[in-house]
Amino acid sequence: MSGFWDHPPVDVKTGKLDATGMRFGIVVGRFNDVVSQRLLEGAVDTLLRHGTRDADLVVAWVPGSFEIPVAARELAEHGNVDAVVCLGVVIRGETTHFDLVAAEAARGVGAVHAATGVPASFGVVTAESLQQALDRAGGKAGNKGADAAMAAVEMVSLLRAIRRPRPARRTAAS
Ligand code: INI
Repeated sequence: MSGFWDHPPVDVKTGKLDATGMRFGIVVGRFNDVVSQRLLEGAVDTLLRHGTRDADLVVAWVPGSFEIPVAARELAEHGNVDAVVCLGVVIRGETTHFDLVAAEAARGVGAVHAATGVPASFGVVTAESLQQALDRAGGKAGNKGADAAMAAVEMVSLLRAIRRPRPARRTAAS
């Protein structure tokens, strides 16, 4: 079906879900690692199935979600990676500072993204209970690690497409 977006003057950029030749850093919080290990497995499996090689993955474990941003920034700036996938698990029932940890993880990962220009995807599960967290880590609600990996692949591909020079437009004379 053709439509407005197919018209030649509209230069539509989209990312492809092909990770061939891409290098990724993955930062994963050890806190609640019965869940975060599953997020990691989902992310790695997704990246490999979309074309990344094992040799092009680097995994950094940090103590908890609060520490994710600093490792993500280091990878983005010095890790020779195209994107960073950030994984963690914050469960409300286990902490009174749930909101602080979750908010700092989100703010910090966003800041990495903004400061470095290297995509940093957010796969930190914030849940009310361990069961709800497990549901989002390969259970009935999918795997947020896999989702974050897909977002990273798409963003790397999109940024490459944006950087590619726009092809010269055909005119009636050419
Ligand atoms: N870190 C998490 O990733 N998830 C949590 O649920 C959590 N709780 O419950 O406290 C948590 N805390 C640790 C925090 O991320 C830091 O590692 C710690 O405060 C040391 O800086």
